[in-house]
Amino acid sequence: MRFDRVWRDARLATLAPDRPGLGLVERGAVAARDGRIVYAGPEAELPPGDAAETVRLDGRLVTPGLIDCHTHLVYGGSRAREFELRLAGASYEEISRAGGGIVSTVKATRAANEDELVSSARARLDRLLAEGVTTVEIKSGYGLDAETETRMLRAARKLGGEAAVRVVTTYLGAHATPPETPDKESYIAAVCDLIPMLAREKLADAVDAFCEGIAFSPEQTARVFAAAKAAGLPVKLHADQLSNLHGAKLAAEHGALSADHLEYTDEEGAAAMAKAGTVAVLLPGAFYVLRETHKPPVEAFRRHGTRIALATDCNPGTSPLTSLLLTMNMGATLFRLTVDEAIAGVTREAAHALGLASEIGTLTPGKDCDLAIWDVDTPAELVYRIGFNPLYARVFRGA
Ligand code: DI6
Ligand code: FE
Repeated sequence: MRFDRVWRDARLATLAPDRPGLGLVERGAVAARDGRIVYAGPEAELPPGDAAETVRLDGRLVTPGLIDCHTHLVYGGSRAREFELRLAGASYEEISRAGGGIVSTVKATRAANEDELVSSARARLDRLLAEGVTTVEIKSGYGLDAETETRMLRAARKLGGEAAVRVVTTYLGAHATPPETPDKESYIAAVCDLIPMLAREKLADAVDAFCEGIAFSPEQTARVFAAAKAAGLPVKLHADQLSNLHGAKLAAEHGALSADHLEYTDEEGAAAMAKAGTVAVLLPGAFYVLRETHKPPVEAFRRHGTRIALATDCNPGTSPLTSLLLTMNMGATLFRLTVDEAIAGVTREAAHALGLASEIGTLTPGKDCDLAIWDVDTPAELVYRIGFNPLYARVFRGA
């Protein structure tokens, strides 16, 4: 067999679903050809062949490239001042009702051109890549008009074209009501109207909504989902973050790829998600920043076999977080995820949350050869340490 590149003398966390835990292989090897994995397993069983390049890893740990499956990386302006107001006692909901919050970012995003959006987002993206991220999802949702939402999605696509990273885009028109259309019903109609064009132009890979008292009702969310379905796009949902509107169940009923946040999700929601294969994307950064105390029902997810992923939710208001390593630590410390759950949550399970499980997320022949190579002795170190980046190398599509 011919290989473009072979990595030898590695410890592999394959995340292969047919192996227990992280699917660890001591003394492993990975071989790539044409950007894809052709072998990942014990070095002793590597098929004989010629490799254009051989890399010796001296026992370093290799995981699938990390996947940040929920971000709002593209936006204009800053919300540092709002952070100060919150420190002085204002709540997130109070700030939001007083025209701050999401709407202040909308103003700044509308004022930014595409290049400005790309360059401010690139600085954040670079932080993620420096920690071994090879796939990132980016949502719109700070434009709230057709022109700016489209510009945000173009900026996200451009970021994907520029760097060695796979960018998956999500249209989140139903994030908040724009100041000029406070009537939610008419705004939702406009959100639905934009979806066919975004699908046609391949600007959005999925459609998301924020189902919450301060955002949109389950009925309005269902209308957005119906429009997405008609356009052939999968859906996701910001669900049950601040209260239980049964968003998790709604997402599951619509076959959503994921339901995200889920602090207030109940047992029934967890069960419905498991049955539908809807991934629970937990966002401990927002939980931490909002100083929430109501935790997502991790025990219920385990009981029902709901898939659990972790993401940064990088956004200027509730999660100014550009570290997936810290996110893993928070998932473990705040939500009591195990080390295996935290690592699977930013690899295999995050791939499911993006509908990309057949292409990325595990070290399995046939998948894209996206690797993160770490200078650590045990996988637990990736989750345990805080403010420490042991990335040794990052491989995107075999290079
Ligand atoms: N939930 C969140 O935590 C963010 N969006 C959402 O739907 C907050 C967005 C912001 O405050 O800018
Ligand atoms: Fe979010």
